[in-house]
Amino acid sequence: TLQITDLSTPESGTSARARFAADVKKGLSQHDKQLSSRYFYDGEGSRLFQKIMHVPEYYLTSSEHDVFTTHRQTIARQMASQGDFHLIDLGAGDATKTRIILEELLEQNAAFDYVPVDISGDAMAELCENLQQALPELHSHAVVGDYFDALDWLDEHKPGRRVLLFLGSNIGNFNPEERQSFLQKVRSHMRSGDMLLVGMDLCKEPETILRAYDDAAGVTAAFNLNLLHRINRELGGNFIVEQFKHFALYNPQKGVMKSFIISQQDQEVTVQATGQTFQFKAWEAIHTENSYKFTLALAETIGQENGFEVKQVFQDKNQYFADVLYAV
Ligand code: AVJ
Repeated sequence: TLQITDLSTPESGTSARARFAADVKKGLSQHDKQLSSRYFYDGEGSRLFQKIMHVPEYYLTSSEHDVFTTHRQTIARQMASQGDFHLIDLGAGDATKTRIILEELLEQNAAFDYVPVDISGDAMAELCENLQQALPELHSHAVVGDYFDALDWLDEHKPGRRVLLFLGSNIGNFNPEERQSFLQKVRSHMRSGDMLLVGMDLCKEPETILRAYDDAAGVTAAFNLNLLHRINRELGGNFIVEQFKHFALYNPQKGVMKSFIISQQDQEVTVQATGQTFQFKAWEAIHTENSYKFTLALAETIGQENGFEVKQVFQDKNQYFADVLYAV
C-alpha cells in the first residue's frame, strides 16, 4: 500500500521564500558573511547532490552503502527485536541505502511499515512510485514536510513503537548546539523500546576528507555555487556567479569540513527580495556549510547527553563511516 501525506500548505511556500530572503539579508550583512546549507536543496541543488553521491572522491555514500550491505541481517534483526514498528526515515530522499534494510526486513517477515519523511514532495512521489514497483508487498506512507512537523503528525496519527533513521551523515551539518537541540527534540518523540539509527562520517586522513568536498570534476563546486544561482532565481539577485569560487577547508582539531564561496574581486550584488545591495571585497568569503566528522567516543557522548544508549555500532571495512544504533 502507498499513501502520501503533504503537511505543506500554499502559505508555507510564501513564508519559506520570505524566510529565505530574511536569512540571506542577515547572512550577507554580517562581518563574516554566511548562508545556510539548508538552502542548497532546490530542484537543481538536489540534482547536483545526487551527482555528488556518485562522485568517486565522495566516499560517504558508498561507505554507508557498504555498512548496510555488510550488516543488513543484524541491523534488521535489531530493529525488529522488540515487535511491530514504524520505520521513520528522516530526510529519506531517494532512499537507496534504506532499500537494503527494507528488503532484508521483508525477507525476515518483520512487522513494520515504512514512513519516509522529506521536505521535497517531488522526491517523495518518485520514491513511492519506485518502491511500489520494486517492493510491492511493502506498506509505506510518505510524509512531506519538515522533520518536526512530521514527528508531531506521527505522534497523533501513527502511535506505536518507532525506529527512526537519520542517515548519510546529515547530522554533520549541525554545529554542536544545533546537534544537541536536534537530538533532544528527536528524543522527546521517542519512548522506551524505540530506536534511532544515525549515519556518521568518521574522522580520518584529512586529505581524504578534503578531496570529498573538492572533487576534481567540480561537482561539489557547482553544488556550492548553485546557492548563488538560487538567490538569483528566487530572490531576484544579480550575482555574477563566475566571479565567485568554491573553497573547502578541513579543521582536523574540530573535526569539521567547512565550505566557502569566495569573491574573486571587489564587487556589489543586489538582491531584490531583500531590498539591499551587498559589498564584497576581493577574496572575501561567504561560509556556506559545516560537515562535522565524528569519533565513536563522540557518538557515545552525544547519545548519553541526550538520553540515548549506544546499542550497536556498524562500520564499513575501511572504517570510514559508522551507523550508530541508539536505544532509549
Ligand atoms: C548531505 C549533509 C551529508 O555534508 O557531506 C556534500 C552535503 N556537501 N558535499 C555532507 C554535501 C558537500 C552532505 N550531507
